[in-house]
Amino acid sequence: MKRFQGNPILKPILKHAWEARATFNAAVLYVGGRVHILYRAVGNDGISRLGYASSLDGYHIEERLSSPVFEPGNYTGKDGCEDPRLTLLDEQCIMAYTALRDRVSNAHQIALTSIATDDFINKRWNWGERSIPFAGVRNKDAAILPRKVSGRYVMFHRIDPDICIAYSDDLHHWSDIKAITGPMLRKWDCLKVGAAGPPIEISEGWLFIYHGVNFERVYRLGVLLLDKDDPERVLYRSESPILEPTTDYERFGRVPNVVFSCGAILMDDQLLIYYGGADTVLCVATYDLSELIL
Ligand code: BMA
Repeated sequence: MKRFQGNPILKPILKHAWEARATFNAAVLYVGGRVHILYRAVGNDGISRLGYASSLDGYHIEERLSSPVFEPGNYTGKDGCEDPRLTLLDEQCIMAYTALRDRVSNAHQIALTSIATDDFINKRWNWGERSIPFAGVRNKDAAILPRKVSGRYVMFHRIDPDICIAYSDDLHHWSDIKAITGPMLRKWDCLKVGAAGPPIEISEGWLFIYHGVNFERVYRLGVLLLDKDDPERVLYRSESPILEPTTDYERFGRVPNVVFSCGAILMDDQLLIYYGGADTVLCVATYDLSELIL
């Protein structure tokens, strides 16, 4: 992958208390010729909220709002909303995120909400109701497939240590939960794996970027290819990571040796992967799609 020379593209802003410590792991949407970036921000109070920035070319930030656009609710995570993933489906923009209920015990679960696409791109933050798909189950890394399969919504999520799938008719009741892949023995992702952003449709299937963690707790990114009509079927898995922490902004920060992604976009045949470096800053790296699928 090619890292953008101007990385990091977003850094914390000290004079904004809500985003003074970290601005990283971001959901991205490419709509109306603009890349919309919804990033996780950690404030001086240690709480995660979501901020908004946008870019025309995907690399240079032209706009960044000075207040958060999504904040923790009560039951759905009073101690933080982390790692958003956005999916466009049926004129709405569905957001999956990690809701932290209690920082001390690290009680977290996944949560869902949505917003009309038109509201989102025009920055009217009319978020809908928030729901908890699996109350009481510790899981993370949820992302909704941008297309229904046999009339049902499809969600990927991570119940430690596997990437799991689940299906729903209405985004509220989820069933048929099963693991679709797990850590690889003695490899770079031997401890646990989780979805990066929602899969991206390409001619060969669903391109699914994921993160893998090893026993030294180094976070790297790898890639899977899923069957277009049956996204439970893994057709390909990269033996080696496609991105690993090597630069200073990936090795040193609040959590060292982390590259962690919550979203990517396709611009012409370039895949732009947005990722957090060391849980502190937001970066972008690109891949020529023709090189990725060999
Ligand atoms: C995961 C999430 C991410 C974070 C990663 C590395 O569990 O909390 O937000 O980037 O750990 O610390």
